[in-house]
Amino acid sequence: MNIVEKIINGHIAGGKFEKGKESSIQIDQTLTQDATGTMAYLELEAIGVEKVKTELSVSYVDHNTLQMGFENADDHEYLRTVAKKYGIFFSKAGNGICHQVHLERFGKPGKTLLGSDSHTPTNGGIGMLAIGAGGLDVALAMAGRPFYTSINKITKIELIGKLRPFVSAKDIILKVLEILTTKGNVGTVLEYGGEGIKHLSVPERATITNMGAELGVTTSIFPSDEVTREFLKKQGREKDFVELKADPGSEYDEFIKIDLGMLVPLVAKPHSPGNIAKVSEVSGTKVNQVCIGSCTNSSYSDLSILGKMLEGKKVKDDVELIIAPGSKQVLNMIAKDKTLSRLISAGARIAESACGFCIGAGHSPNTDAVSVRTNNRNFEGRSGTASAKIYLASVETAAACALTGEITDPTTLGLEPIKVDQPEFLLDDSMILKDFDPKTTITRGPNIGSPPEKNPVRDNIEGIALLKVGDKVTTDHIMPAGARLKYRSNIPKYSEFVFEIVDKNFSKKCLENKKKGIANILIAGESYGQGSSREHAAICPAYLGVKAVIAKSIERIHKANLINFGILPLQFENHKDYESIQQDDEIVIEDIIKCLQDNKTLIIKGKNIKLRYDLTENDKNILIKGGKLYA
Ligand code: MIC
Ligand code: SF4
Repeated sequence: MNIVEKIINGHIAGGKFEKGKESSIQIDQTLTQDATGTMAYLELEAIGVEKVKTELSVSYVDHNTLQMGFENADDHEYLRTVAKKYGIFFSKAGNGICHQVHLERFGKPGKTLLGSDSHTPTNGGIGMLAIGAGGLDVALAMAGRPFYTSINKITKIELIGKLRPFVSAKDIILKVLEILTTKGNVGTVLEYGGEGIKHLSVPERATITNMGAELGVTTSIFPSDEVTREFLKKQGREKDFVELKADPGSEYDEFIKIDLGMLVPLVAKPHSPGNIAKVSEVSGTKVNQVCIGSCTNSSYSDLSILGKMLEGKKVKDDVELIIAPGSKQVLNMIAKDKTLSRLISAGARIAESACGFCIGAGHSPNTDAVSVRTNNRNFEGRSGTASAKIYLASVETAAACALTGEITDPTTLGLEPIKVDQPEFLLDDSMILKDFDPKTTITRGPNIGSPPEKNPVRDNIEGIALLKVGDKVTTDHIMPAGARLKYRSNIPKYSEFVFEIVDKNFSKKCLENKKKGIANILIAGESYGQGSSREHAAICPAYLGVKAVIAKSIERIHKANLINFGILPLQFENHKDYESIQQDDEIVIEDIIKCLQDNKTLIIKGKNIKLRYDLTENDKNILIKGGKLYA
């Protein structure tokens, strides 16, 4: 067996694992973050359990840490008290970004992790089968229910050779993005291996598995080997180590080989993580801002390399450099050695250990700016500045840009190769609250709303194609984050901003139609719902009376979220039919429930457009009952 098969077979909740068929996987650990967490815990309360049933569940506060107004602070207090009541560990704001902290303190090779964040696969770097999902699926896992998913394909990525100086793990995953692109990878799991991995530390492996989310794969995983043991030992957790490797001769559906020695620094150009170019091809482009951090590149070694590259130098006058350490552990460590003072002396602005700039929560660049960032997403507008151009790059490339003020290949700076010593990690879990008291009273400030209502699929849809969008529409387009994020715990309020980047009046028009009993339908191209796992991208449209999404293809997490909240995820049987529907066209689909039950194709009346759906019996039941909370 390969590693993926070993872990799934060890966690199968019923039946046996078969590729292409839905499997039910028992979940050992869960994680939530505050932006998706409040809804997940409202849902957990509605499910009604006394105490979580997982081996470990952690609630992190890392996304909405800025408290401008009462809303985010209300959310934090709600999350703290819910965690105490249900036996969930609570990582306070300031303790760090969920994936980074989880890797340091809780990730265990061979275990399963379900997280309400699309970058949960970061912990694949430590040999976990770590999957991102909507909040409701995570709430159900906390209640002891298995997670259902179909894995269609397991691809082996064989890494050989050794990276050259100033070429890094980020360049490896950017290379994989160039090869596999951001489309067409739904249902795939990537398993890394080959002799090249022995030169990659656990945080470097985690940089690679983190950005599997941008490929749209279900997860990515590395073996657990001596490098993993060493990392766990330094985190004071050697007892959590188990070896994990593929059996000789294990089978894969596809092989990709990458010679690390041949890689050069790469970037993802605006506005997609799949828009890959060599740094040398865009070098010379004027840079206004450099941001270093996020769950992709904010480990101790990332910042240590940065400190050494900036030592004794100054950031270019017209460039601002923002650095957000990934965790309290990282910040504490760079404060104890000379790194922090090197960064400050070079002219960096040190931000909180949180998501911050990555999600547009502060540090938005100026109008039309070029910002080079080490995070994982550069969707249009995500930085908070609609006209900004975001380039994704390694820490080494970002540091070179901060020094020169233009996009610069770090291998051309003539610097001596940098060696990072890995000191003992500083262990201090005092910002992780672990007490459990079932009698805790949950604090609910005015920002805390209610879980989503029942929304059963109708037998006949008489509606209108209220919005037609193109390919690769992300959940950031559907449900913006940044300044809007603080409304996450309040469905009616957050719904005001659905698709605001595309059409400011979308939500108003939806509500008018809803009042008149007209169903709102969304028409989309390929890979609809890429990016974030935020279930609000389904909950809020459902609240606005969106009854179906008709697309060329829909991404995995978003499709599951649509089903979970009663929106029909439909696909054009013939992609050309996308052209024959215009915005504002009338859409009538009849006998839906009967067709679903009899596995018959749905048809748009009067247009003879055939719609297919890829739904299990369980999915159909959820849709008919009005959502997973009610099924
Ligand atoms: C993101 O990177 O887009 C987020 C913000 O972390 C999301 C979760 C969210 O929307 O809260 C994700 O990746 O799932
Ligand atoms: Fe936070 Fe950015 Fe990572 Fe999402 S991608 S978890 S916003 S750091």
